[in-house]
Amino acid sequence: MVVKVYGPFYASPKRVLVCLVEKEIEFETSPIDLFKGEHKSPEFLKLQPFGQVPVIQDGDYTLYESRAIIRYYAEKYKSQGTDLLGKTIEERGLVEQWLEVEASNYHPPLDNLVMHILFASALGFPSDPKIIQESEEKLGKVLDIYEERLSKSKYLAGDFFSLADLSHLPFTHYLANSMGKEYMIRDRKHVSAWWDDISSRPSWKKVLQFGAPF
Ligand SMILES: N[C@@H](CCC(=O)N[C@@H](CS)C(=O)NCC(=O)O)C(=O)O
Repeated sequence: MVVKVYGPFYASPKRVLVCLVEKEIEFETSPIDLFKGEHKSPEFLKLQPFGQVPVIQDGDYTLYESRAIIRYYAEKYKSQGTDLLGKTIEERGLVEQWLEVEASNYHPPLDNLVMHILFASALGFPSDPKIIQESEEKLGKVLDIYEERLSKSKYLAGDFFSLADLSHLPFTHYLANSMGKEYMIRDRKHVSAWWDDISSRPSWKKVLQFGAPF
């Protein structure tokens, strides 16, 4: 059964796509145009009642929330493709810790920057310089902690690439490219080396071929 991924042009669906590629799981994509409001259509809301992408359909199993989906596939196909969960329960604990850090500490200020720098005019709301400045400060403090961590281990959870690193790919891609904030990565030696490493994985290069709105 081929997994169907609703998205796929936006960042959160790409978190799922890169996981599926790493796990060597066959998938097809179903485009949803957020700018036309397709994610708020009654048909789509039956799949994802909060009206967001991604959603996956795997046979008659439906799942939404990108980080739940990547955990599901990393576990379901643990011995297929790249092991993204760690070999021991302690490694798994660290993968979970850094996945939570990504979701709770890293993503919120970065999402603010993405929305206010890249998406504001296309979505028709005013870009707020105060939010941009505060979010950059917050994200900078988080990245200082990453710098310290990555001076001690090659990847976030240890010396192995995991879901924790993978989860950072789609939104950090905006930070390192179209947002004009690449210095936030490059000013931090270990974060910079980590970014070069994870963003040059063939899985991520393949996912970038799906294109993006910006
Ligand atoms: N926590 C959700 C967030 C998904 C999300 O924010 N998706 C964006 C695209 S990257 C979206 O659908 N935005 C439209 C909206 O929120 O109305 C997940 O990780 O799946």
